[in-house]
Amino acid sequence: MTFRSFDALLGALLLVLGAVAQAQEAGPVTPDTARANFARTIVLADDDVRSTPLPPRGFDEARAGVAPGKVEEFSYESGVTGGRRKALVYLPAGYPSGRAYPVLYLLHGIGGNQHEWTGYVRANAVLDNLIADGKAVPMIVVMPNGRALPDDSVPPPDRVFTEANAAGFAKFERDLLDFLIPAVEARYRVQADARHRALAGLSMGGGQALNIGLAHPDTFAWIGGFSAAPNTRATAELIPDPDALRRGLALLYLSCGNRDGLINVSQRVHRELLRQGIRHQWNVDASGHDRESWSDNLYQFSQRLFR
Ligand code: FER
Repeated sequence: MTFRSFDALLGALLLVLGAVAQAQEAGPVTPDTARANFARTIVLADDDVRSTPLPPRGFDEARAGVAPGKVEEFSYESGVTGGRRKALVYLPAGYPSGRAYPVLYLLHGIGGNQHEWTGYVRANAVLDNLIADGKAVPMIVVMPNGRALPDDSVPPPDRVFTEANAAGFAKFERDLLDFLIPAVEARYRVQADARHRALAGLSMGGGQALNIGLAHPDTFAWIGGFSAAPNTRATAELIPDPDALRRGLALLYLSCGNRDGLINVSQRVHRELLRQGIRHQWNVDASGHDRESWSDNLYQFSQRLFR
């Protein structure tokens, strides 16, 4: 490796130190470790820049004259939790049209539930506008509860950053693959193959999307990790079969805000993907760990899907 300047060398050293600190703190999830993770020093490399055009004003607001999709509740039986689980489903305007639709599975953060994407991020408005403008393929969006526990309600504030809450997010992998996807595909008019299935999420859900998606390229050809949290697996486990990813992925999209203390998680994944020659889009915006980043990156990601 060569360095063009002392600054570049210093930057690289700080990145290494950040990675070491990251590895050291990948222990139990507590309010203190979470606070420390959010407070990490942000070190930006030359390629940690925006790779997408800014969205137009109002892109995430309901627009007069645009036919809204329908957001409905869906429930399914889960062998992981041993009970019935709820998800929200976005059906694009015009559904059903006689043909089958591709499906995006969209995952929320550590303190959210199935309502986070529509309620906080206004995902349905983003998609309504893009689909009306012909900029996104009409798609179904499934927004599950990613906390696969018998009690999957949002914990009180002092129990959000706990092992017990985080454990539900790890258990969700089997819930999604073995129970939710089959139930969705039995109920809705969908194109049931990897080429027409996407998995994305924000923060804790971004970590889940990377963990699950990169391990299952036969199930998902389109993967999006927005502001991925420290639940993102260590790189060796995260990328079990690089060749399968090089062959199978249609799009791997990674994003984070340059004011988000968790950016080191995404930087680590981006660098490892570069090192292994796995094509991906890296988009660093000017946000923190907030809805501005997530609505913007949903806007970018969903336009690229299923093409
Ligand atoms: C952590 C900091 C943040 C962590 C998870 C998060 C698993 C998740 C944040 C979110 O989902 O918004 O240390 O540990």
